[in-house]
Amino acid sequence: MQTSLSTTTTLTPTRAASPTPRWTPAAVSELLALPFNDLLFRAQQAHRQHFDPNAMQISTLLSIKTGGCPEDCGYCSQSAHHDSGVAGEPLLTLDRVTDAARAAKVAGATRFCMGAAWRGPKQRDLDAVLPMIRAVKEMGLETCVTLGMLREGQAEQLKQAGLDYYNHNLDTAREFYGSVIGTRGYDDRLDTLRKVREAGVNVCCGGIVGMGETRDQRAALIAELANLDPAPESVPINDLVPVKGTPLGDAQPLDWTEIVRTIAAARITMPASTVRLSAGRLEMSEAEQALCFHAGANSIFYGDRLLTTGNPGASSDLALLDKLGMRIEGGKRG
Ligand code: SAM
Ligand code: DTB
Ligand code: SF4
Repeated sequence: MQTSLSTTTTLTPTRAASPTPRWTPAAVSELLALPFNDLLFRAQQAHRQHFDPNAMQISTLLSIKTGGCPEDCGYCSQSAHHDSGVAGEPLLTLDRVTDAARAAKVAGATRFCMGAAWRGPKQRDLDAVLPMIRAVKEMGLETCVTLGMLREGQAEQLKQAGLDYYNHNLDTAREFYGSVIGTRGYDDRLDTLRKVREAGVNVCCGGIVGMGETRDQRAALIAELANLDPAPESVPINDLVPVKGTPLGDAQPLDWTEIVRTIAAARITMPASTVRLSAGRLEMSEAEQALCFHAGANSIFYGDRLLTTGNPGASSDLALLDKLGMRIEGGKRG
């Protein structure tokens, strides 16, 4: 049985029947409530036990199929339920994808992530994506795709094609999920994550902050992620990019300290996972990003576009890493 950590002062995970440390939402809330400097100190200690604190993993994203998605995710520019003005685009050709992957490699990326606005791939969709994975892998890049929910047997086909990571986010706390997404449930996400794990593909799973959730709900998301067994190899933390025309288009920005705190909590609870400071960096100052790196973020998306929104350009990211004395590193665990 899992013991609540809310009354302990050590703020360490409980070891119960499972050999995996378990984090309760209350324990993560306690972390988030620590004085800022104490929290960052804890995060730095955890980071240095598992990673070179001056190394940054970089991944480049490409939207291989844009818009027209049947899901109703309240944050997403690509949902057919919202009028965001994003131009839909059918699945890119293999040549378009390999050209983009080659350019990402030349620019210095070590992983190439391909995203599709699907509820999940049909077999004919997968048949078109598998050669893309094979071709990107052959270039010597790590491969990642995010295609939505998977059916039985699909994760195995992806693995066979050479897929290194599957991105599938829990996005927010279970209790807040229904306020943001109505067309699927939390257990659907967990089911796909299980399929990915069982096929032997690395799991990339994180969430979004700044959607109007409470701090306790951010804690509950982090606890869900940390309690996946094993924890995801890669944990993207996205700060909401508000897109006009979506239900969250006018969301109030989250205070930067809460973003840094969330990163620190992810680092402490998932010490061996790569934590990616994902969407939202264009709206952050260099100093805020540097604090996120200090709190344990050791990966970023690299290149001037995410899927449909902007990202700092490669040259400004390289300049920032240079100022911080950080270097690019191929992903070790995620
Ligand atoms: N359709 C697939 C899915 O939902 O898993 C893959 C693509 S979806 C765009 C990938 C992730 O992007 C979402 O899970 C969400 O975390 C993130 N995302 C989408 N729109 C965002 C936004 N406006 N701001 C921040 N993150 C966003
Ligand atoms: C993830 O967690 N963040 C990326 C990636 N996985 C696919 C996507 C961010 C999307 C931001 C909004 C957009 O550009 O459409
Ligand atoms: Fe579709 Fe993914 Fe966007 Fe949701 S987040 S609307 S599933 S593309």
